[in-house]
Amino acid sequence: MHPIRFSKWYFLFSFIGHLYLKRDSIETYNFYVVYRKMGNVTKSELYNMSNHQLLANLGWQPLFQQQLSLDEWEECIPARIIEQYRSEITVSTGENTLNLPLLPSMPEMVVGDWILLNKENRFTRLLERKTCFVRKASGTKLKEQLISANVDTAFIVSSMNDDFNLNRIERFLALVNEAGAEPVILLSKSDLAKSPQDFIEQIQSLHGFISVESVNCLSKDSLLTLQPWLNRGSTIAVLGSSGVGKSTLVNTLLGKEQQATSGIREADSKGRHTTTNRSLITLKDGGLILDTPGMREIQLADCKDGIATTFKDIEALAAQCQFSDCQHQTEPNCSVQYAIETGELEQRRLDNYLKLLREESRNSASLSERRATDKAFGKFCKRTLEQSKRLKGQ
Ligand SMILES: Nc1nc2c(ncn2[C@@H]2O[C@H](COP(=O)(O)OP(=O)(O)OP(=O)(O)O)[C@@H](O)[C@H]2O)c(=O)[nH]1
Ligand SMILES: [Mg+2]
Ligand SMILES: [Zn+2]
Repeated sequence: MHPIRFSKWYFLFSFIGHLYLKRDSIETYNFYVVYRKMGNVTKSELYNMSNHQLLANLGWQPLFQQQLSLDEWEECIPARIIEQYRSEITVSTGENTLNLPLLPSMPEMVVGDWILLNKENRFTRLLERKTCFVRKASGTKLKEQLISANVDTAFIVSSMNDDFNLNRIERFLALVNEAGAEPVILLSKSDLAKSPQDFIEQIQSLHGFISVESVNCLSKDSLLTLQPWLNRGSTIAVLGSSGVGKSTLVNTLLGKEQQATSGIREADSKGRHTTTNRSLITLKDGGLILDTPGMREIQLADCKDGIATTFKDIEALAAQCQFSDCQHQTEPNCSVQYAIETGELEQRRLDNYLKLLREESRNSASLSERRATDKAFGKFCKRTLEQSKRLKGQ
């Protein structure tokens, strides 16, 4: 086609397309231009194409799409939970953002979850998750607490100061590995650390290949190393104790002070629990980042695989112990103890591994006991209700 004629048609169809659809989304408009050039796509297909692009930017993946029936694909609107409060959630459809009240009839949901809305924007159902971070609720509560859902990568942030703690990092690694997300250790406050390399080496001394980056959360240039994880549509959760710089990192990536931050306590380098709710924020250059409140306590439950992945080295050694139920303490021919003696394995790492295993099995046992009690109580209520209905009917 002649270049001048092409641009005339292009302009004309683009203009008609804009009037015809009367949609303000630029993506829809652009798709319409493509559509006119392709010539045989229907308006509804066209809308789906554009909407699909917006959803993809919001983290929509084939795994979620596959869960929709044809009817649901026609009738329902997928939406992602981007913020969560005590009695309501904020969801985004890619085009719109809306608040929904949390009702007792709804399943337990968390930021990052995908849900379906009907045409009246009412909750229809929760889609199955790709990944989910869970911990036992803090304190004495016998309950699992969801931290976030459908996360691809977790930035485990730890500052290079007195608050740095390998045991805590291993705890986070177990949680992230259990969920099947990719962990990346971010060592923050590189501008204040005397010797960042020492901290990096401590992480590298943990088993296997672990991605580790030393960053200054206040500097955009320093965060350029994170680009490989910030792809369009990928979801990154920022986890770590209070005061390590999670919200500062989010603000620097965003290029504005959206999340509140505050200084740490001088005496012990601990934070002030500034962030109190979780929010999933779309970055301009791609990726969605989830700021989370600093976690005081990450009690592991239902996390056996996550611990096994995090401590693969110890599990491999344990497989060579003489006794299959070896506790790696004083048993003869214990490969784990042998590795400690030769310096191949650090005593701290073994102690943490055993501690996490004990904690995990204690928490998982009490949670499953609680589930069984709840189930029995549920059955009892159902039976009583049925009996009283029967009596009334007589
Ligand atoms: N110098 C320096 N200061 C930092 C860095 N990262 C964070 N800070 C400072 O550390 C303090 C705590 O940062 P926040 O971003 O509020 O920490 P947070 O992890 O979000 O804390 P919570 O919301 O309480 O969980 C703030 O004063 C930040 O300015 C860094 O890399 N370098
Ligand atoms: Mg914060
Ligand atoms: Zn052993």
